[in-house]
Amino acid sequence: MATNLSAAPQPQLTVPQFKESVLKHLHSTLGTYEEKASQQAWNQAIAAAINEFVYDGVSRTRKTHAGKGTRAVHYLSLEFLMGRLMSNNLQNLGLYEIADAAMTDLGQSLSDILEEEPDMALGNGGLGRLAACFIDSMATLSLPAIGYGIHYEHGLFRQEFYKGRQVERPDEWREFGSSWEICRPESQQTVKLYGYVETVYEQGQSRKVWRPSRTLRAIPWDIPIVGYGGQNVNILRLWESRADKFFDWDVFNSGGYLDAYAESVQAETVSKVLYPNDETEAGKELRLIQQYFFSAASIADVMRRYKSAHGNDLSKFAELNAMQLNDTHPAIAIPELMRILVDEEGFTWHDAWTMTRATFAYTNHTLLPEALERWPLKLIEKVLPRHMEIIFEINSRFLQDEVEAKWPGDDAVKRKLSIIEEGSAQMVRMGNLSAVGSHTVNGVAQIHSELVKKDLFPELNALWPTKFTNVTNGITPRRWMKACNPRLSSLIEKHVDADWPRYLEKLSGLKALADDAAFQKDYMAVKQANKEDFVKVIRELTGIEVSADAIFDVQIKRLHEYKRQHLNLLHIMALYRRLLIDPNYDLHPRVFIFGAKAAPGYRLAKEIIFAINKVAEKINNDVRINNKLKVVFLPNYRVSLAEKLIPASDVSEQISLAGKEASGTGNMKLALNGAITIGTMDGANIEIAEEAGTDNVVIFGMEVDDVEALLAKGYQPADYYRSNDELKAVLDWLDGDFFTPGEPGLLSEVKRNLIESDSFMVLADFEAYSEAQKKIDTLYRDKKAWARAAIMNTASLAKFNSDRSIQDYAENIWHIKAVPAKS
Ligand code: 8GP
Repeated sequence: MATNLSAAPQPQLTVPQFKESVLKHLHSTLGTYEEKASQQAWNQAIAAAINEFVYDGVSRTRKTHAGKGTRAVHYLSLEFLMGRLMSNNLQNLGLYEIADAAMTDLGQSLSDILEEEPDMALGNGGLGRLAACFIDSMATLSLPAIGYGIHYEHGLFRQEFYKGRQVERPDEWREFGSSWEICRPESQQTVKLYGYVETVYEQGQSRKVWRPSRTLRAIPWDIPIVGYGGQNVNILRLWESRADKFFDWDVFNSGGYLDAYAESVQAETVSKVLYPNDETEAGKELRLIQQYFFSAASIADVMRRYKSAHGNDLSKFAELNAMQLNDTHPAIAIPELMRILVDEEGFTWHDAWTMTRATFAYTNHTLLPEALERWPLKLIEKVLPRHMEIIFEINSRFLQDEVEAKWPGDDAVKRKLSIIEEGSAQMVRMGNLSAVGSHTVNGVAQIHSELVKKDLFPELNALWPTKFTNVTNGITPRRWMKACNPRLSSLIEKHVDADWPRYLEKLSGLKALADDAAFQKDYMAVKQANKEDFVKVIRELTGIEVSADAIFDVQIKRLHEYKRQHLNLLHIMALYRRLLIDPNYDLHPRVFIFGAKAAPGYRLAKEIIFAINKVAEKINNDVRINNKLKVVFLPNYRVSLAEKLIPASDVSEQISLAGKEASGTGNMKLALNGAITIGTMDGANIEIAEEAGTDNVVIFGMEVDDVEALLAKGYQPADYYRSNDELKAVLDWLDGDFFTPGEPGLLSEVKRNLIESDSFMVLADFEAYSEAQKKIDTLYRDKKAWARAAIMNTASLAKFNSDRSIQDYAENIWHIKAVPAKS
């Protein structure tokens, strides 16, 4: 991997100095003292002590970049699933051990104090967590970069189970403020909405002027992002919306006490909640406003910074600024930049378009049609009338100048490629807008990028053969190994260079130890200790008792039919049935662990959660099976829970229908921490198998071509139901009251859906999955073979370091270079 990291300055600090700093902040920043301080106060005091270094890094980085004409990237994302920041910041600053020792001296436990920090869950899943790993890597690689998003008051909902069903509760991540954010009112922006467009004639020329009827204030909150080694500290800038005029004094004085706040309440709803929908189109006016709000504020911020460094001559704007669209959510930024350049800065359309296309690049994260955003044209026209005009203009020039030139007279291809979809209600296709307005479009794993070209945008790929590319996703090894798996990290450090969290390829040195009996023993002892810790977490969260000697088989990800948690469920039921039929059925004890949130409006996903919980209740309390099987559904799955579970996992379930999971990143985290993948040839599983070796993963089921062939033939799920006795028996079980005593049929919807439609071909893959699970069972009993496979996974995953992904973006898409901050 081409890395150009220089040795980073780590804060020079002793344990007594850190103690002194924490106490100083406890006394003078928080106004409390040792005997009285709550865990939360200690947490804040540590954060304040850390922030002395962090803020210094922010200033150093800013001074290094400011006005120096360095090209920077702006990562626009509606989601940043950050999790907790303290442990990561301590690790990245090289202060973790010092802080740990200092707190022990003070009679406190650092790990308990870390638990006080709420997760910053400003995202739903995959693309949000990816954005969080990416900004860590951008800072680590000293890239001039800034993340832009929304400062949601409530992050992703807190999940509880009531009688087995998911209940959503509001998330209060900053109820008492957050130690990591800095408000920057001096950099606030205004964002305009609604109104109409006027044509103004001046000196024989006409120009368009947008007369908006509403204005929001966008207030920036900056979260410092500490790169590994602490050299560069970048910024994640999150916008909060406020009313332009937040309190109407006149209305208040004339008795309208509540009305006086009305405008502010309305304005604040824009940054109130994260849309909890994953992979579904929200179709709400508020969501469009959210997208425009943060895109417009971010572009205005980039403009402000550019102008303060280079004056009003914008000719170098595209040369100095790259903007990455994390999915289509910020796609409205394309017409917004056009509006600024043409309407406000007086550029010709041609020059503005050249600059805009040179600025934007777009990442696609899913092929699911329901997740490809389409907005009603009428809605955009109402909220953003000038942008709608600009979109029309972009579209007509694209169709006339580019599509017509390539396919003269072909109206069918024009209809397909048009940014505007015709129909009873016209829609704006944000994917097409993003692809047309960007210089590069990438998918997130090899196979996914191929499908983007082949299935999603085949004509655009023919039109611009070099526009489409791949950047395989990655994960930061700082959070997903060094910080979350300290035991494995210290074992590794005995055998490879200490800088492996930056140069993950150094772990390949472990391959030579894969068959070494002593190393295998140490490696598996780490896993066992992590599992024993997790046994306690399971007990605390669910009251369920499990044994650390069982195989911990883990499926953690959003709940979605395509990810096929219900395939896992059917297999669990089959195992249970086998044990009931034959109590001596030869099975190594297994604990199946699930963590998943379902979008609140996604009915079948919630039914699947309910079914898993009901089956779990029955199995966990059935003495006949002698604890050979346990099923645990952890409530409120989130980043901080993943950090505890992943190091304790033996088996990683990656069982999506081939062609549906763009990449996955949980697969990478689990494999790096030594879990064996059981998976389909989908997303990054394919590349994980290539890297780790096909002997060290268990692949099963249909591949993309098989899926296509079966679909072409006509998929009949009921045929599988009828022809496989075991499958039939477990599906029929769902109809009765075996799992829902006294209430037959409560789980029938899951069965009905599988037999009647089964859009994600669960039944077609059941048998292959069941066989693959037998291989897992056999492999696990061979202690040496299992240890070898697990070690080979840890040793082979360098490709999935998010530093490598970011280096790919930097070199091939953004064309930016590292600029290490000066000390
Ligand atoms: C996810 C993909 O499902 C996952 O395979 C991939 O690893 C991850 O993105 C990062 O690339 N997709 C999404 O999170 C997604 O499409 N979300 C938006 C529709 C809301």
